[in-house]
Amino acid sequence: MGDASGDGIAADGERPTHDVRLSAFEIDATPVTNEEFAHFVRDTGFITDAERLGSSSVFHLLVSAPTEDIVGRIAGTPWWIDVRGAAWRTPGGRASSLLGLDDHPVVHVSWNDAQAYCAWAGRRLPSEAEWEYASRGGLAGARFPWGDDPIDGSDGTWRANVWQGTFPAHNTAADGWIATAPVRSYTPNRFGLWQTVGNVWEWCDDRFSAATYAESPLVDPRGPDHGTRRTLRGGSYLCHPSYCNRYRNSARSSNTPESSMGNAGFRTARSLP
Ligand SMILES: [Ca+2]
Ligand SMILES: [Ca+2]
Repeated sequence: MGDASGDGIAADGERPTHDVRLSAFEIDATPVTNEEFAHFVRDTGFITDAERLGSSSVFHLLVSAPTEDIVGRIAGTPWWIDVRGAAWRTPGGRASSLLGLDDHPVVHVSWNDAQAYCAWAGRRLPSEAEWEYASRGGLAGARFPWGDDPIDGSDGTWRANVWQGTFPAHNTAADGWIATAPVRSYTPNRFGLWQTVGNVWEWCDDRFSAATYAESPLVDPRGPDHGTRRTLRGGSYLCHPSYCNRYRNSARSSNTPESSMGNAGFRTARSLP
């Protein structure tokens, strides 16, 4: 576990590398899709945090809402717009819809929302250690789920959905997608998992601390027992070496459990006996 290739982000706590032993588990091959999340909501009437709070964070090029819905820009990251009415059904704002997005990952779901979905599905969020093990697909120490080849491949075939061009103004979408891609795009890793890196960030169960790796247990680590932020893994369609070089197996991020954004979703897991 951790950054073995040396291109990790020190402040994120990707080091020290350490061996971890995990009890048997299974994990979804893909993030939860809009269609699956819609099933959950139809069944339960669940209201997400973004719907309850009234707004969510949308990347500036993806806003689809009237001007009066623009609540503001996020300080420090002005390409993130707080949009009233942005939520899982309306990912760009109230003028958007899920038309054509059934098999895309659900976004604008908070860690709390992911927990509720998991409880309904009889599943749970993966731990950060489980997520990383699964993303590696058996290639210990590699940067990416497919190994160490660059993301655009030696043959020019893209391997994941990230950003190409000049961030944050111009996305050439050389990989085919400017925002989310269908969950079964590109090629799965050797464990059969699709798009652990790129497409959408994925919530893990753990609380986040950049100091975790120096002190965490080496058997079934579940993250620190203090702190409010929860861990996100894998990077998203907004990742680019110049902005967010986090479409790597060992990359880490976090947010508060009620936060939602247009580039984060989750996949579920389950312990095996
Ligand atoms: Ca892309
Ligand atoms: Ca992902």
